[in-house]
Amino acid sequence: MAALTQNKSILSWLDEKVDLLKPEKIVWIDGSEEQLEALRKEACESGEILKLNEDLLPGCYYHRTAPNDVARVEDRTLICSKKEEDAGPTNHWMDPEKAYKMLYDIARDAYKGRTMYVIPYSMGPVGSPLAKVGIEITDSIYVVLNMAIMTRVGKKVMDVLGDSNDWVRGMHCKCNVDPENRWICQFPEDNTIISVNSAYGGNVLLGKKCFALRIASYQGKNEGWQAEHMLILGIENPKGEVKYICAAFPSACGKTNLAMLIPPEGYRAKGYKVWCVGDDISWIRKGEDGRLYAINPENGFFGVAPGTNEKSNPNALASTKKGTIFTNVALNLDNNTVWWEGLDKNPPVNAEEWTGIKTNGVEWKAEGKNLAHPNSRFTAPAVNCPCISSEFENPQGVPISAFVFGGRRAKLAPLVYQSRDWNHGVFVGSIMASETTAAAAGAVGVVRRDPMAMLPFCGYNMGDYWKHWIEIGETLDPEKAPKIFNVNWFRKDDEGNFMWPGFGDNLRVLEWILKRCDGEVDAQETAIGYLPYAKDINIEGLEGEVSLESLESILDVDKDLWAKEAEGIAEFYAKFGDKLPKELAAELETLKANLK
Ligand code: OXD
Ligand code: MN
Repeated sequence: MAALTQNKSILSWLDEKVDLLKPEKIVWIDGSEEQLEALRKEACESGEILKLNEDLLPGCYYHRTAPNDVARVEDRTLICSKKEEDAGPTNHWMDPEKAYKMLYDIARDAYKGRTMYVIPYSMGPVGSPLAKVGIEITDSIYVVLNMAIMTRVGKKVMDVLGDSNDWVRGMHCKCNVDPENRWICQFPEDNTIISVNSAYGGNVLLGKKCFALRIASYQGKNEGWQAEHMLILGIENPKGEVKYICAAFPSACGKTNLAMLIPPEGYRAKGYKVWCVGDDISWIRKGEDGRLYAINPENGFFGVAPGTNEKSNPNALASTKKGTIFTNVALNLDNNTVWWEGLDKNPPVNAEEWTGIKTNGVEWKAEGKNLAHPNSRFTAPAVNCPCISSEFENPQGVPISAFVFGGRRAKLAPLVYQSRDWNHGVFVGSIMASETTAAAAGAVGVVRRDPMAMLPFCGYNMGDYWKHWIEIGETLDPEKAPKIFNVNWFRKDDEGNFMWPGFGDNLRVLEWILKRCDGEVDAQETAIGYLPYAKDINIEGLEGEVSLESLESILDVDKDLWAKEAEGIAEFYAKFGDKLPKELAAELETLKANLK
């Protein structure tokens, strides 16, 4: 098949990879529906995917990964910079020369008898000044079909790239999905990603975490912009004005739910609307007017299925009703549709659970077993989302009013607080911590530090990354810089009950945040930053769920707990040695002094 480009840097890279991998055939993904449809047919014939009920789920497919390959593998995710110091204490590092040799030895001849698919893709609207191009080669049609949802693929991408060498090289080999030889390697200095022995989305859709966060964060540092693990949402007030917020949460803290939030009844009646620009990643750059602008580099949602339902996230659910690929959920054999925990109260009786065991779903659940894997996913086109923003395709992005950080903290962090200024905001992001979830392999429920929700996604030394944040702040007029906040939807009372209803009601907190941005509401200065007066958070319509007193207790700052926290922060910061920006060390000292 003829190449879709004459770009020499691409063609010579591909020649090398063909020599290494020995594919039987090469297929360029041109982005046409005909080609994608032919690939879907082929993958159905081979059993790689299964066509779901065309009437109920038009254009939807089902896929299972190997049971040992269901999540990102952080201990096998490497940053391969020349100097170990440049990967920093929070990344796993390998010398690039050693890593290339190891990976090429694993991958040699991996495509023998197979097809090499060459996927040209754009992260961000094609041709946008904030977008970037990648090429992923893969031997998996599943990867091609997912990339065609999650990114913009095809010839048009090669056309905008032209002869430029500014593109990210991505090589994926499914191999035997051998967990002992599974590696997800980023070479930030070479714009290169190599992923072997996995077929799980987060490890193999190379545009997502590998490029749009790990490689892009490093590019952003060098080029004066930011790649962040942040959703982007727009809040439209009754006057029709829309303000945008970027928010970072560790995996599975309800980020997709917040990105597609449905305003509470009373707000809807007044005319409030929420628009989703992105649910996972933001690329952010200063615009000509001096404000920060963000695009969502992705084109779809790779969302966690369990827990998604009509109540928690009707917009996400609606997004999965056509053109979606489901991975590791359960199959309802009666009507050839899908099911997952939390979808509804009726598990299918005649079912296959996620590994393919035929079962009576009701009995299966009665035994306490899951039908869908806890990290099962949907890959859904963003255009399906009923609340997708009209600015989703805007090549200039949207202006950001606020950055919001958050995590799961049962006791410590109040419902919301605002940083005193930009550097304090960077501090607030840097001290984020949360309980782990099923999105990454490893223990669930352990508290871990996750600065800016970037711990597994920062492609370079986290100390340098914080410095980059501080330097970005120095270029901004404080009047125009986004204000920085922290939220915690997960505070629990002494009986272990959540104290805040979450979901759509989170808009009540976002409303306070936007009022602060506009200087419309006062706040109380505390040891950790500005907190709302309870009366300023609108709880109208929450009767029976949240009282003014309980709101006051979600807003309290326990100085003893925070003093302990400060010790934990100091311990964490110590890992960074002289890479810790002095501004953050000073913020920690201020916090300690404030707590005395
Ligand atoms: C994800 C994540 O988005 O783990 O999949 O953060
Ligand atoms: Mn994510």
